[in-house]
Amino acid sequence: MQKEWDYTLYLVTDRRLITQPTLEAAVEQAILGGCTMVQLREKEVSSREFFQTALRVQNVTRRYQVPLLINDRVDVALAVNADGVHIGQKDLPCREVRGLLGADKLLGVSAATVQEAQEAERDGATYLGVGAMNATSTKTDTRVVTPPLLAEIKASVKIPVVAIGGIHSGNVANLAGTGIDGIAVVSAVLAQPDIRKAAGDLKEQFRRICHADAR
Ligand code: TZP
Ligand code: MG
Repeated sequence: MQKEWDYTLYLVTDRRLITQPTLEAAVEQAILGGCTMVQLREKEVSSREFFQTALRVQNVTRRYQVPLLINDRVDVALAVNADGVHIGQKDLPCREVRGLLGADKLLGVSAATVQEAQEAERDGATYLGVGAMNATSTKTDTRVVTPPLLAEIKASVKIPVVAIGGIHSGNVANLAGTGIDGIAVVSAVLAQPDIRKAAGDLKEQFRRICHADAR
C-alpha cells in the first residue's frame, strides 16, 4: 500500500544550473523553501558518480523526509534504496520497471498524450509527469502539451499528475483550472540566486492559483 505523497512542488535537478557550491546544498535550500519531492536527474555522469551523488543527495532528502526519485536508472535507485524512479517513453517499459521496483516504490512516467497516460496508469505508474508545458532550454527534445490537453490527461487518469517544462512564476497561472496535483521545475528554482525564496514563492503561487482545483 503506497502512502499519500505531496506533489505540490517537485524539484528535478540539473547540476549545470545550480547556484550553490554543491547539488546537495542546492537541494537543501529548495527543500527549506518548500519543495515536496526531489528527482535526481543526471544525464552526463558515470554510473559510479550517479550512485555517489544519489547517496549525498539522499542524506539531505532523508533528513527532511522528502522522497528522492532517480531519473531513468532503476539500478541506481535500487542500489541506494531511493523512494522511486521516474522514466520517460524511451526508457524501460513501465510494467518492467514496476516489476523490478516492487509494489511499494514510487514510479513516475512522462506522458504527453491521453494514451500514454492511461497506459502508464495501467502498467503501474504512481504518478505522471506531463509536458512540456512551455519550450525550455533545460530539455530541448520535448513535445508540446497545451493546458487544455493537460486538463484532458488529468481527467483521464486517477493517479496524480504534475506538469513540467518551462514553468515559472510568470506563467504558472496558465495552469489554473487543469486540476493538476503539482508542478515540476528545474530552472525556476535551481537556477535562481536565492533558491529557497524561489521555491517558497513558486509554491505559494501554485497553491493560490491552482491548488483549489487539485483535489
Ligand atoms: N522534462 C520535460 S521538460 C523538462 C523535463 C525534465 C525540463 C524542465 O526544466 P525547466 O527548467 O523547469 O524548464
Ligand atoms: Mg528518461
